[in-house]
Amino acid sequence: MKKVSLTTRHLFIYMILFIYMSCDQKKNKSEPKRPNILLLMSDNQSADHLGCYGDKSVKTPNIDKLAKKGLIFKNAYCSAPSCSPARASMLTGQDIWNLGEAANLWSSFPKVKVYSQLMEASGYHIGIEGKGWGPGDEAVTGWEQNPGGTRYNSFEEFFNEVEKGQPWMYWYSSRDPHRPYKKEGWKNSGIQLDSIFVPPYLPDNIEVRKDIADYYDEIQRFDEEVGSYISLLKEMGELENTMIIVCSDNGWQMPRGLANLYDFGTKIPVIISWPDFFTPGREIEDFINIKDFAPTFLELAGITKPKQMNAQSFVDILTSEKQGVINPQRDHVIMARERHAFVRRGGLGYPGRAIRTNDYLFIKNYEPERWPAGDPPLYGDVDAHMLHYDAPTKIYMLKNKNSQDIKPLFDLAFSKRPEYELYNIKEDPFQMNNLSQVDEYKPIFEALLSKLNTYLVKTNDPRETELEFDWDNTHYYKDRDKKPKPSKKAIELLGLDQEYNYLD
Ligand SMILES: [Ca+2]
Repeated sequence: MKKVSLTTRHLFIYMILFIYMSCDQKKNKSEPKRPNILLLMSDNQSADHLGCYGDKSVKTPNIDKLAKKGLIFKNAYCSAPSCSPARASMLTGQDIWNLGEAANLWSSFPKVKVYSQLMEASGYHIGIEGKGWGPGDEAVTGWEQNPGGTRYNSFEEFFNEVEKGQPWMYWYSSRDPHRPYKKEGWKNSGIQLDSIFVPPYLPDNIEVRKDIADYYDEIQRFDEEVGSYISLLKEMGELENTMIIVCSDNGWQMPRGLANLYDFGTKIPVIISWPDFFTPGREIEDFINIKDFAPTFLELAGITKPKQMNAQSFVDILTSEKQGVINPQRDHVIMARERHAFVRRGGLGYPGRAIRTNDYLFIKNYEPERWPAGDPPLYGDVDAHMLHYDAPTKIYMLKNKNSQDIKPLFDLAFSKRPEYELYNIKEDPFQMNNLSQVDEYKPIFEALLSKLNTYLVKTNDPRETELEFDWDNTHYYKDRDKKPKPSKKAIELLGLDQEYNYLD
């Protein structure tokens, strides 16, 4: 009797063990552990300026190699063409108009949930290096550290604090290719001036080509850094269970780029690689927004998305085996702009909202009587706003604004804009021919306006609802710019008074 009972018990134990082991094996095969995440972000880099995005002049072998082992997002956008709000949106998974002051550059940061804190609370070790969220002042709203995480001087320093088996996330936030560029850096970079593609919204001449070449030189430096982080991961034996992301925060610092809702300010490169779990070598056409990073990271970390985080995870795209369009509902992005630099009298911004589909870009400018690039003669939302560092393309355009060739380009970048702008991307990829007043496009105009407004109302945008927020009067947390002193160059070039400032 006793013998039989023991055998039954043994059988039972073996059965449980067998089930456990087979489940465990299955788990190991089909479900990854919570991944480590290495986010490598450049600053003010447009989507097209990488080898893997088709640029023939800039040399980015490390990023191109990573792209081959991963996914390239061909329709990735920031939520706002400005550092602080784009980064705030990425951390919170929210649209900038729901973030109060953080919709502006040089802002504070709201006390809302960010992926970094949620991941830390769930056991991740979180760190940042470089810029992180900013520029701005997180302390005024009670943040004890950058909302992106604890700051480290190097990945090694960070990694020393990771416990065995602990998942981690590290955000290396480069300051390249933000202006000022290393002067004549291109000369030692192997970049050929005559091979550079100059988009038609900029003048094509030697000064502009040199300026673009200096920008490319900074991208090449970022590419080398990407290479060194990947080598470090290998050395540490962490490459296998790490998802690597290479992206930028917003577009390049050129006229019609940064601080504009055109593609050159909003379209960003996004490359994601984790070859063991994401089918490599895929080009993705679904539209993603930088705010979608937050719910994506949370889903991979097995954390429930907070209610206010309205961005959508794209884990379905990452884990799909297909390329092209994966989720047909991802057929557009909605973006916004509030105040970029402090460059209009009284601290006014240039508010706008935009919807970008595969075929069209539609923009609503809420204050068309204001100057989109900042008040003349400085037009400070473009490049160096008091010309306190070199901005050769802008300076060339200012100097030659009355010449026959340059005037149309100058007007596109610096002059006032109508309330609505509509561009046909297929026919006009550089978004230079506004069709908002063309009869033939009326149905498209109406459809896009309606789609944009519906979303803004649904998400409680103060620009379209009874809610109020005064972005023109929030603090600009950069003291020296509240009473900006024009640079010597601005005084010489534009005949400015030494006491000129934007507060008068
Ligand atoms: Ca930036």
